[in-house]
Amino acid sequence: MKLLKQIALTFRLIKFERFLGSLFYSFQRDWLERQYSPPPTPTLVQSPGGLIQAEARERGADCQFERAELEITFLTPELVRLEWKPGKPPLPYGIAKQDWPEVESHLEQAAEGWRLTSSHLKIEILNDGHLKFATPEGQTLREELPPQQLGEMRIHQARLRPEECIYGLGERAASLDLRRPKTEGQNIPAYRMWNYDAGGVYTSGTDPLYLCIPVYLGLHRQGSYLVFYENPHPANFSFEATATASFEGGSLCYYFTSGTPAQLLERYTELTGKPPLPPRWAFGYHQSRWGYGTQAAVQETVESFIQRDLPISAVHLDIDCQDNFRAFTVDPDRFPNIKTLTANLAARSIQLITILNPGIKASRKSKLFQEGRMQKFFCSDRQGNLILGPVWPGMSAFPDFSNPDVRHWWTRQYEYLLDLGIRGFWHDMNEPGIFTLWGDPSLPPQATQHSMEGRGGNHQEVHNLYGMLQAIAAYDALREYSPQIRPFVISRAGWAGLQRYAWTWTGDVQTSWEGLRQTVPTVLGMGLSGIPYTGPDIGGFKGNPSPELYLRWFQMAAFLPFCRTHSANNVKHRTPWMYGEPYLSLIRELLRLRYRLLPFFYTLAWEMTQTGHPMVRPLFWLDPTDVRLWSVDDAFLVGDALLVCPILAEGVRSRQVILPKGEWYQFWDDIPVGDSETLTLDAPLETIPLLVKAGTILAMEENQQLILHLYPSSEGSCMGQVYSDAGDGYGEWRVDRFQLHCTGAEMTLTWQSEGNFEFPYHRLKIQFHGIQPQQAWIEGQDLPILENSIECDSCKVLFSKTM
Ligand code: NBV
Repeated sequence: MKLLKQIALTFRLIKFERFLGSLFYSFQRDWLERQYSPPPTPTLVQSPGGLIQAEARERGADCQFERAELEITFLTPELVRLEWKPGKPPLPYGIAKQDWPEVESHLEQAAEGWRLTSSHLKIEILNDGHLKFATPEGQTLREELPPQQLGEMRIHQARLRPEECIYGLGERAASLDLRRPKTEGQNIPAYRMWNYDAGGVYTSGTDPLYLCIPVYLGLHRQGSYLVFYENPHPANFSFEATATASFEGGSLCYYFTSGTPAQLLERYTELTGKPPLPPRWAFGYHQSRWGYGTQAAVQETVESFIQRDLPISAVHLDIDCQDNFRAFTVDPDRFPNIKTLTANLAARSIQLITILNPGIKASRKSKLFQEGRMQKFFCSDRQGNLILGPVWPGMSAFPDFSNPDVRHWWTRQYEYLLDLGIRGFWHDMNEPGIFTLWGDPSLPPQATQHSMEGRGGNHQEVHNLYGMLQAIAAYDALREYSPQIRPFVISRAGWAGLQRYAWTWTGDVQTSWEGLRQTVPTVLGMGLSGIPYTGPDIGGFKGNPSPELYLRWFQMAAFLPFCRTHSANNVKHRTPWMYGEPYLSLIRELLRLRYRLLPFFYTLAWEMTQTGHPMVRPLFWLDPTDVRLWSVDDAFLVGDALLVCPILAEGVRSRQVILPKGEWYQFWDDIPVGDSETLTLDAPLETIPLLVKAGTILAMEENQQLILHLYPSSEGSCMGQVYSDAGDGYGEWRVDRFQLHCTGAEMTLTWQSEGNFEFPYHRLKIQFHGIQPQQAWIEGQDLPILENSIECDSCKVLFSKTM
């Protein structure tokens, strides 16, 4: 029944021409897999056996067990790498940093084994292979069971505490806490590590999705920790009484660190790479659709935005802009003059982004295919036969991105599109996704051979890396051919480290209230997995949202890093004006707010390049000891300053939020709220409940004016910083730091600047919230207070006075 359903769905999706290809391919894949099937998994589980000896070495220790070896290496006092041998060592695709400063560690014999310590961590290595990770004070954070080996399979378990929450694993359509079933009473779900194209639509509970990462964060009453398995092989994860990770190959090589969630993300992204600063326009609004069809339609859409006074920063073209769906082409009939289009858009500061799929049509007429085939750049089986699979252009070959020469070759192909004025690339179907009628919609895992930088490997090992390796090629292309601008790449699939090269989006999420609700934990979970730049198709991918659903979706996405409307080809053209009034005006106001908030978003992005903290954070980020916040996944923070409470169900006009401790202001009316209450907030159709943390200086801009919104705490202090630069490129920058202090009845705002970029605003406005200053002056000169705000020219230190 399930199979019939899948066949019917695929048929509807891909039409008859491709149907036959899929039928053929599905048989071929199964046949190939049978040829190359690995030997049956032995039934005897092997454990490390007893600990024979432990030896200290520079930054760690080597532990010899009867049947295994454990290598422990401190990269920093807080971050440790563990590798159980034997096992095929990983290629360091996920790792950004290889040279670490020296770390002192100390090995000593203990009652039941050995103890290895750094200044921050204590690791007990028990005689049977159990490991305990503790703080120097002896607080145990994690207890691992001896690993198990079953043929190629590596099984790793750790005890979980009853209250422990688990977050991460990349992109998941699950609860934020991965131990919590979506519906109460259901079993705790299991999670698969295998980048997967859900085939046109997914909703809560679909697993896996496109971007799996074997990293998770554990939070319990004793603290929090992070574990990252440097193993891209397929795996299953479950989190019941134990956290179990079963890898179908590779070695058990992993990293452990403990600390607050913020510290965990700092260390994880020090290891796997901080996200680079994107161009500033990327935080504006993106309009996309599968099915613009013609250049005129794109131009017309842009005109409509301008006529309706709707801000827009980018338009995305889907596969319908290509010549028969071929990569690196633009259909010359339907897009006869794309250079004119990109120039017109650029004149209005709008960027054109085009889609790109990895499959190259296997055709004698295709130069790219011929070139790739001659140089053996495509994936093949062990006999060297090309593996062709049906995708949009027809039977296609798949570049082996694990070969550095292939990446260079692929990098060169972008030059043509860049010359047309295309500003960024949107990688789709790069799990890679292939049309199949049954079974896994990708390359045969055992049969497909890859270079793996020359050392060899099969698709089983490369599959989860494939999308990221393609993103490397695109990123390099942009750096090489357009060195004066910052790369903008979006990738549907990826692995640990993707953040160094690309943004992502949450794929083909269902057009439904459930799809909207799912977006919050999905985006939060990705941020906790080091993937910060993401957002959904506003309104969902497939289907026509009701006006209310589209508006509520827009209200939420206005606060996510990637704010883009996108939809499938068989739905109505989805734009902010499709539902008329009042929706158009409400969306216009939202977009204006988003653009006014750009200094805030851009500063957060810059902070992220330094810290790796995601822009969008779960509520427990502010106070990981507050158990009430651990499972909240219907609200999120933007930075530490904004608490966004989206409306996630039809007809709802108010909602509750569990407030993190501290003082807050309601954004829309400045009403102060707190302290650590469950709050009910009004949510008429036109507003999304939004709170600002007291102590914040929220930076906004309007008409060349920087507007600092001061939300002082009850002691009268607040602070904030603003990062500015040219918005693109690699030139000068500046950071302006503002701080409000209170001394008696007087408040002083100080301003300190760093960097050489000229202050980009004509004027500065200070808008007070929650206080009413009676008099204000700057360098002895009185300043008028109008509507609870003051204005001044930019480059001075300010003094103001409260009542
Ligand atoms: O290129 C067409 C779509 C695209 O619009 C969507 O965003 C991707 O997630 N693409 C998937 C391929 C077809 C899916 C049915």
